[in-house]
Amino acid sequence: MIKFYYSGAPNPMKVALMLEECGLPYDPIPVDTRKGEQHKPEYLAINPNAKVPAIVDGDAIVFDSNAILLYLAKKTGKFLPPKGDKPRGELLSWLMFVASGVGPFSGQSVHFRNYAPEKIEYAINRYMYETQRHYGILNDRLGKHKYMVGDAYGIVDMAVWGWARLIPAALGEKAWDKFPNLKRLVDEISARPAAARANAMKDKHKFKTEFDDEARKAMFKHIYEKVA
Ligand SMILES: N[C@@H](CCC(=O)N[C@@H](CS)C(=O)NCC(=O)O)C(=O)O
Repeated sequence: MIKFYYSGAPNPMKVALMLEECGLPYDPIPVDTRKGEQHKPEYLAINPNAKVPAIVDGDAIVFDSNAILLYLAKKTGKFLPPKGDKPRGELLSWLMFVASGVGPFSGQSVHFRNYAPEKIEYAINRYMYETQRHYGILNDRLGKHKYMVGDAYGIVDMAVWGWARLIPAALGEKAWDKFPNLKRLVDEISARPAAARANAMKDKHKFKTEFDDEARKAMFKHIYEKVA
């Protein structure tokens, strides 16, 4: 059975959604990042990057959420566009766009808005600007297409859902008004039974909620280690 190392954060939740959509049996193993469990040697042997999610499937170890989505899609033959260079090009481009742009910029926007010990206007504006720009690109795409790639719901939509559900945390409460097409997709996915099952799976485990010194030491190591 697939072992799924997770928390309730955006990147693991994309994978929880895909596992539920595929109906694959899996063993969910919570990694409480606010308690520092991502740094335990046994977890680092699975994901040397000390982040969730990761999966272990027999002798295959896969980390990084979008790599896992692609792995599971190839394994099951589900939620992929039809064969052909054109759809494959679109799939890879949009999957990497979410992995290298939407996720990191959203994460930094949430960080500088909500968690950084100082309010740095330059950093907040830079990351909010880039996050908004990325969501604008997704919104335009979804103005022309029902789903991100091809005519059917697939892994890029799941990758988008993981982050876009949390747009207000990255861009403020009113931000949804700017992205009606994206909101349509997020609402449609959130209403799917697999999304409800993924959320219920996450809610079964009591992850630490306080953001205290233990959490800061586990997740914001840069506060304690000067590089420059
Ligand atoms: N590129 C990785 C990023 C994973 C990532 O940043 N995970 C976050 C949760 S969304 C995490 O584990 N944070 C804990 C930490 O930074 O210590 C992916 O897509 O899986």
